[in-house]
Amino acid sequence: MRTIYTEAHRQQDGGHELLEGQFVKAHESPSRADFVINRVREVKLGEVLEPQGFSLDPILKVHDKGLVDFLATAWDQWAATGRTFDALPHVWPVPGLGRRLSDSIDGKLGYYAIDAGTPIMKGTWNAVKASADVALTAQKLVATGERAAFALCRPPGHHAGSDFYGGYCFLNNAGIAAQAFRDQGAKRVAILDVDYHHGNGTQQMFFERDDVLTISLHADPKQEFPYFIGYADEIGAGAGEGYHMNLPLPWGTDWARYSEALEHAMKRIEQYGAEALVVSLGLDTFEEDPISRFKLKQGDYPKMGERIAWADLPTLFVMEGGYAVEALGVNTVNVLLGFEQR
Ligand code: Q9C
Ligand code: ZN
Repeated sequence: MRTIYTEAHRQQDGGHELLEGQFVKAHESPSRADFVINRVREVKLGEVLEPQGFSLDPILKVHDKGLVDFLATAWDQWAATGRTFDALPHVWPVPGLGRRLSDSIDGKLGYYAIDAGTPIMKGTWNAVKASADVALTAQKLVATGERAAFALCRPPGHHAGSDFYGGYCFLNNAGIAAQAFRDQGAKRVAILDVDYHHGNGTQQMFFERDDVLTISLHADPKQEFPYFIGYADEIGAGAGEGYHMNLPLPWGTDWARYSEALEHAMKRIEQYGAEALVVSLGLDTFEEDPISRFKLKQGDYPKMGERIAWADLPTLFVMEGGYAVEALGVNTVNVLLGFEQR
């Protein structure tokens, strides 16, 4: 399969993130994409193409203009205060505090962000926009007849919702691509999220819709980020009731347990009658991931790809998380090779 990739991702290069009360070196780093693209080339997965430049229209179909305008201008507002270090929020509008949009950049950061782990710097918007273009370019390949394509997106997207960003994510690349399939005529689209973390942004974006089925397999929010959402009883609302599925799994989950949940998810996707499948492909389920606690092994990833291929759907893989960087290339490409084996 073909891979869409651009060097523009390098412009997102955060120094530090606030992780469990400490400032640590950012886990979501440019080296992640380097390991993946190197592996893609090493195994000759297929051609590697540059993304096209799209307008903001496909982004604005699923994101509020307020968020998009904020992301595009946040660094300039921050830098105008004289600060030369990365922009992070430090106060949030919990219920009871109010949620007025302040003129202050610090107020705006807290308004739109869900955490203090997602730094904004000078190049953030360029990288974020390019990442969405990567997803849209790969989507176009699949929509025009390719069996599958790999969008090597960075930064990732599944924690970003219609009007918020965080969890290393700014725009929801998978959600933007799913919407593009709909706008190009697909009646039903499914998003399968296999990142270790709950795909809260994707859930929020499509929660009241029945035209995009969303399913997330993830660490139980009772134990893991994003803590406030991702529980099994969240099944969609209104027209979307029954069209969202959360499959929370405990710390320590290995392939035996994971594959049962994946089977359940794939059966639902097959029954739904999707015309296209978008996979939010996070590899932080790996046993050596530094911020995660599942126990999947290198050899489990081809099996994951193979099971996804059985659905026999036009499939777009969109890169999400995975922080065991030296193994990230092998693990990611293992899923894609497993898929192609079918
Ligand atoms: N122990 C993605 O994988 N910090 N984002 C969690 C909890 C945020 C991960 C800390 C992790 C976000 C795309
Ligand atoms: Zn993740």
